[in-house]
Order: sequence, then structure tokens, then C-alpha cells
Amino acid sequence: MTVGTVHVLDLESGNLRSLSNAIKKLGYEVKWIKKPSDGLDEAEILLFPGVGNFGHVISELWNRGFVEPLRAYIASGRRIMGICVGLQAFFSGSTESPGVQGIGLVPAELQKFNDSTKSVPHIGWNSASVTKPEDEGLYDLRAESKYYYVHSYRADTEVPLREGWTVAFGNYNGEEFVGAMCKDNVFATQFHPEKSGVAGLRVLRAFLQGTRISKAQASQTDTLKKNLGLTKRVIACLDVRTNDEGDLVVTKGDQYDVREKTATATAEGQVRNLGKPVEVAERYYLQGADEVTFLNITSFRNCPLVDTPMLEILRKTSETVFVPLTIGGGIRDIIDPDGTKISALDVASVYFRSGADKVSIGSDAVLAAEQFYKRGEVLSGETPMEMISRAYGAQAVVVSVDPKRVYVSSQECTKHHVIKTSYPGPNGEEYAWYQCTIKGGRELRDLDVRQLVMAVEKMGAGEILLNCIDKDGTNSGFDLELINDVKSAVKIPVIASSGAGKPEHFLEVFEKTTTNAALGAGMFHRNEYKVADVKNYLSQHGLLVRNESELVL
Ligand code: 1PR
Repeated sequence: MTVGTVHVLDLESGNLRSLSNAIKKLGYEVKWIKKPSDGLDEAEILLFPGVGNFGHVISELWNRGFVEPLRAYIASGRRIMGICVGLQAFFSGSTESPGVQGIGLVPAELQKFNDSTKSVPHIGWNSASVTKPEDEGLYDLRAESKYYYVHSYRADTEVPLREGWTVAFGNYNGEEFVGAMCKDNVFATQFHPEKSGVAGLRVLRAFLQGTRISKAQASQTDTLKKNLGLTKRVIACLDVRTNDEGDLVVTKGDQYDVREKTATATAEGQVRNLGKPVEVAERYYLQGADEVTFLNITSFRNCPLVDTPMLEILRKTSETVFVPLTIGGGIRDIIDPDGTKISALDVASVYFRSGADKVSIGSDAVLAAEQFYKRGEVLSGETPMEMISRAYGAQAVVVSVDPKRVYVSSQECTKHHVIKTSYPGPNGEEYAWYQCTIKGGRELRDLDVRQLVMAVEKMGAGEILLNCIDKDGTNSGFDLELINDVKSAVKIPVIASSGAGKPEHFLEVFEKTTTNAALGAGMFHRNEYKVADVKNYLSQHGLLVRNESELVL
């Protein structure tokens, strides 16, 4: 028995499955609207999710004949909620797409975040705090909660406030932006409520119920002051592959070797089996993971894409896990067993439709970067990073880096960019460079990590997943020198990965590097620590983290 029906605009951009799952979890039925005649006239509650490029979304609205019917819908007084680029579309335009006219409810243009002092896109958990006490509890927004944002362009609060909108704002390193806004029957959030855990589900529920103000609990103003700003993200990563029995399991390598070694292990030489992917992902979500990443560490290239086991894992996981999901491994141009050519963009689209928010590209990013330099640093326009970010936005594209440290006695010994290391090599070498690998570390390439990350940033990648083969599975802490070296080379966010063994390692990487996020795997899979242990430890040491105390709606 459903509570009611929610109509959702389907412009076929991004991960709509998670939004549908969130609406169903709240007890509502979903009806999709791909064109106005699909039921816009009968809709009483309309959601307008938008992902990716402003111009792309607006042109889809015009191409499908939605702009005037949407204006008429809004004028009729029926409820509408814009999400992410759906909020942006209510403005008159965006510097992201000069000359493209938005719906124009707010006579203002969106501006890009200033990336001279911080990473852009703005990816992660930030506030949405109302500006006036009487607006406390706006659609159950809470000052102490954090919401998941992923955008490069921001709406300033001044014009909406002047035009009579109620505004909840966020602040990203000194730049304020509209986190949520409402006026009469129109509500909109820059953040993704379907990806903001319980806090986001509460906001979505309040809108669907039409509860404009729900003072579930008054927030203390000091929380408001303390709580502002982007949190440090703690991500749980699941390396996934088939074991020798053909079951898809969560595994974990040390220096990327995932087979049991010790005679005492349950089955020496077997693929380490650390659990079922969907169960493990849900466990980490409930422990407070800010994101969950699946890395498909063996390609399923010989399996028809539509049957790829990872798709079912994503579909199942997105039914109960309401934080961002990233999928990596095998995102490349492929040839199906029946000989059909499938582009990396099509592969990514299948994953987005199955519940992924970001796709991660490893080997093909290295090969594309090599070709980029061979062409004299000229973009081809056809790399997976360029094609997927053009269609879905930079924020949907992660590049996963698998570097190996190479010691040299001086810069003169190599053409590659070296660092002076505090950890001398086996023969006392004081310098090192980081060599790129493909195929999960199995093949070394004549490319260094700095070359790779600078090239893929130009190709439109929105984030770097920075692994480290030498540190993987060692529980010895992150490679701080590698992280700072990469952070100094790019403006896009970086996720530190490999080597975490205890909460102190997360504090160390956030205090000694400028990383935007940090990832753990083995220490969680072996149940040595919970994600919550890490976040509580960081919070106790003064770092701003998302602490979703209650996990019940
Ligand atoms: O090359 O585009 O098909 O992508 C392959 C993907 O699979 C890449 O993201 C690559 O990093 C990953 N991968 C391939 N082989 C392995 C392996 O382990 N044999 N996993 C592998 C890489 C890195 C992290 C790991 C951290 C944290 N694993 O996923 O979890 O190092 O571990 P820790 O906290 O236990 O130290 P493509």
C-alpha cells in the first residue's frame, strides 16, 4: 500500500535509480515522465533531478518540450522539487553554459567556485543552514546534519533572498552558496537528498508529505556555528572479484596480491574471501561511511555487459545504501562476446542506470594519458574521461591511479618528476618517482603519476582515487609524500587510498596532507575497526566529519 504517487522527470541523465529507491523507501510509487504527455497534467508532486552540465540539462528540457509545460505546472501551484542541476535550472543562467536560458524563476546566474584556493568540484558533505530562526526545520533541514553535494557551480544567496525565497546556505572555504531554497510551491536542493543518508531522506519525506516546517528538534546555534563547512570524507572500498568457485566476493590484496598465503589460512592459495559485496556495503553504510567504492579487480570483459555481475550488485546495493556509490574496473571500450562494440560511455551509462553515481577508470586513463603526451598534449575528445564527463559532468568521473615507487639517487637519473623522500630506498637512495601501472599493477608504464593526473584533469576527470601499490594492505599508513605531490599538481579533489590500518592513520593523512578524502579497506573488512571508530576519532581530534548519530528516519 503506497502513501501516494510521485512523478519524476526523466531526462536520462545520471543515476535516477537511487532517487527512485529513496522515494519507494518512503512509501511512495514512482511514475517517470520522459515527455510532457507522460502524465505531467495529472502530477500533484513533481521531482526534477538534474545531473551534469547545465546546458545539457536545459537543452534536454527544450528538446523534449518541457519548458512551457513546467512553467504552467509551477503557475498551477502544484508542488515541485528541483535537485542539483534541477535547482540550477530555476535560475536565469549559468556561466557553465553561456547564453543558455534557464527557466528563470530567479533572475541570477550561477558562478563557478573559485578553484585558486580549494578543490573544485565541491564534492562531499556540507551544511544547508537556514538564515532566519523562524525558518528552522524547513522541510526538516537540520543545522547539525550534513548533506551530499557534488557540483562546480554555485548560486549566490543574495538574489534569491531579495526575491523572497527562503534560503538554506552552505559555505565552502569562504564561498557561500544556496544549499536549498523554497518559495510557495517550489522547493529545490543543490545537494542530493537520495545520497545524503538519513538526513537527506528526512528532507525528501518532508517535501513529499508537504510538511514545510517540521521542528523535529530545534538546533542549537552553537552547533550551527561549529558545524559549517565541508567535512573530511571517509570512504570504504570493496575490491570485488570472482573466487575460484565463481562467486563474486569482497577480497583484499597486500601489494595487490589477493590470494591467501599462510598455511594457516582457511584455503592457501585461494582468493581471499571477505564477504558478500552487497552485505559488506550495507554494513559500512550503517557504520557511517560517506561513500562506498566497488573496484571490480578482474575485468568481466568476456561476459555480456548486461549480465555483468557488478550491475546486480549495484542494483541491490542502491536499494538500501543512500550515499554515493562509485564503480571501477572494466570501464573502457569493450567488445561483447557476440562481437558488439560497446563504448566506455555506453558501459558507464549502464552502470549509472544501475545505481552508480561515479565511475572510476584505471588502465585506460593511463593509456589515454600516454597518447595525450604523444600528441603534444592535445586532447582527442574521444577518451573515456572526455566522453563521460561531457555527458554526465566531471563529478561523475574518477580516475584510479595504481602507482609504484621507484627509487633513484638523484633527479638526473630519470626524466620523470621526482620527490626528495624522507624514507630512503634500499641502497640509501634519497629520491623517488611514482611509476604508473595498468592491469592492477601487473604492467609498468613509462609514465609518472604527476603526468597522469595532470593529463586526466584536462580530459575532464572530476576526482583522483590515489592508490599506492607499495602501501596497499600494509596497515602502515598512507604514502603522505605521494599524496602531497599529487595534490600540488591538480585542482580536482583527491582521495587518499592504501595503507590505512587504524584511525590514527586517517588523522595523520588529514593533518599532514591536503587530501579531500581518505579510503580504507582491509582494516574494515577484517573487522579490526568500524568506519564509525575512524569518524569518532577524527571528531574527537577536532576535525569536521559527518556524524549521522541516528540512522533511523
Ligand atoms: O584498470 O580500469 O579495469 O580498473 C581496475 C581497478 O581495480 C583499479 O581501480 C585498480 O586500482 C583496481 N585493482 C586492480 N587490481 C587490484 C588488486 O588489488 N589486485 N585493487 C585492484 C586496487 C586498491 C584499493 C585498496 C586500497 C586500500 N586496490 O582498492 O582497497 O589500496 O587498501 P587497504 O586500506 O587495505 O590498504 P581498470
